[in-house]
Amino acid sequence: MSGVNQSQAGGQGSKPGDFEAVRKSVIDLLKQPDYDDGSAGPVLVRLAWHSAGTYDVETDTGGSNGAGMRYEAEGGDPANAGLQNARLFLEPVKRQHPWITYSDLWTLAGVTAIRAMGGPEVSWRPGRTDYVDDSKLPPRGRLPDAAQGAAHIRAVFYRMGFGDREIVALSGAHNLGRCHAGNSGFEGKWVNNPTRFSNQYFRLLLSEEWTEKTVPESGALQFASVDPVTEEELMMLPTDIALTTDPEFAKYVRMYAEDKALFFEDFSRAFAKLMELGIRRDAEGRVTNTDNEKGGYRS
Ligand code: ZEM
Repeated sequence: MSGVNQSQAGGQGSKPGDFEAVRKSVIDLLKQPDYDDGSAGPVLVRLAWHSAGTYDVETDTGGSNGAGMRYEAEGGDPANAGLQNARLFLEPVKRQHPWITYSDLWTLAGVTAIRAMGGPEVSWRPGRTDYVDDSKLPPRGRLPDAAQGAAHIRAVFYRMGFGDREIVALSGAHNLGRCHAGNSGFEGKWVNNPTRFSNQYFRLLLSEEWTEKTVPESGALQFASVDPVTEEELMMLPTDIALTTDPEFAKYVRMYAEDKALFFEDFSRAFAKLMELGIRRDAEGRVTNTDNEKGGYRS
């Protein structure tokens, strides 16, 4: 078919560096009537978080740079089960904007989805590369285990460089999406409207009576409550409940339950920090990690 150029055929070709065009393409794919609660948004947020949440301050390994989840060593970590859906949702966007790196695309898709679902604007900067340094591959087991308690949560997030207040703020992402027994062993959603970002998760943590429940498909232990308005069953993970039983965490849960604007502000700052873990920049904001010289997009 002569005469059909790429941009006409794809409809949305873009110039290298046009991140606004990428954001638009991400927004266009969010509506997915046949998937979960009708949106790709929550799983995109989880992809961004898991791509970055492997970071270890001490050894400077892990983090979003490199998009290592494309490969079995990281992508096949049981903690990342289900995130292949998020990566598949983004493949057409990568085809429309082939100049963007996967590591920039995954993080940008996460912050775009948060905003599109009614959450705060999260500042985001480009420049990540897709070069994977095998000597810096994060070992499996760095992401949090939902069956554990406050000490484990602190160990994992302190390793990334976060403090207690940031931990609770970030946990507010469980306003979004759901658990799938086939992915994690846990089942159900935290809030009624899991595609709308709010502080409802914190309010439910405090207002509901959460009772232990075993998930029939997996034997996993989680917490359940019936929403008084919709009479739907909602869930909490053991790690979610730990935020209310640990006195220091509980302080922030109460704060965010009472003040949505404060939650949005803190979440936005903490999520931006998460997306930047392991990325070093010069005064102009250009990424200076040595890996960068070995490939990937440079603005
Ligand atoms: Zn989650 N998360 N998470 N999380 N998470 C799940 C789903 C989602 C933990 C966890 O084990 C799980 C953060 C922190 C922690 C999201 C965002 C963020 C699921 C369900 C589990 C088991 C997966 C499944 O079955 O498909 C634990 C233990 C955490 C800390 C202690 C942080 C921080 C997040 C972002 C800032 C999101 C959006 C989902 C929903 C995904 C979806 O597919 O709907």
